[in-house]
Amino acid sequence: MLTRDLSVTVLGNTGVGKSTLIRRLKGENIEDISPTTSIEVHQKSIRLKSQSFKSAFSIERYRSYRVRAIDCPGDMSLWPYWKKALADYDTNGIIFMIDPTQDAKVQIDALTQVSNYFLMTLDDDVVRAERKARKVKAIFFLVVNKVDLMDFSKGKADQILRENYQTAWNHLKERYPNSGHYWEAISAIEKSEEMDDSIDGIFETIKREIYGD
Ligand SMILES: Nc1nc2c(ncn2[C@@H]2O[C@H](COP(=O)(O)OP(=O)(O)OP(=O)(O)O)[C@@H](O)[C@H]2O)c(=O)[nH]1
Ligand SMILES: [Mg+2]
Repeated sequence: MLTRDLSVTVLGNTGVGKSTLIRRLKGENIEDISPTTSIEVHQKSIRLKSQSFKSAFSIERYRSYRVRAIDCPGDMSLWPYWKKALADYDTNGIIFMIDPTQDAKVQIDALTQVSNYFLMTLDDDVVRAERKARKVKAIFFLVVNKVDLMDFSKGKADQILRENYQTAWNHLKERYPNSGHYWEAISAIEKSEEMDDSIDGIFETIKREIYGD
């Protein structure tokens, strides 16, 4: 069976856990990660659940995907790299990571910047870009990380999103109404089957939007 390609760009403020998530996806050691200082391209083949295979043999319910994950530096002074990453690498999905223990304001600014940088990749002319934005089929995946540090994990993450990120999130939905908008709460360092499923679920959702199954 042919391997399909899936490319994601991981963005978010410094220290939110972008590199940790990518290393985990690659099955690499997640200890002693230093801040990312430039654009890094990672490749990994993974197997994801497929909805369309109805066979009773569970092995056929999976399909292989070659995932290309673009890791970017999160320090504010390096956000211009995000523009370059979005312009240089076609992306199926933008994973925007949030650390609920960090200041929300800088992260809201970061999310707004992602929206603006992505817009700039559509057209040099801002009016034309806004028009194209209404039609473009991209995927914006908000990932609240570090739920291991929170009291009620997913419920608490939902509350934080509604209280702090709703306005910026709604702007994104209004600007890109034809795109997919999702969110998930995870802990990139938590080793459990349940967490493996949540993390796989992010990539399964993105591939389903792209490939339809
Ligand atoms: N408690 C907890 N810590 C985490 C989690 N994910 C990442 N971290 C820690 O957060 C710190 C920063 O993680 P990184 O993956 O380097 O963050 P980054 O977003 O890549 O940071 P930059 O490269 O500077 O943009 C590290 O010490 C991680 O171990 C998590 O789910 N829970
Ligand atoms: Mg990093």
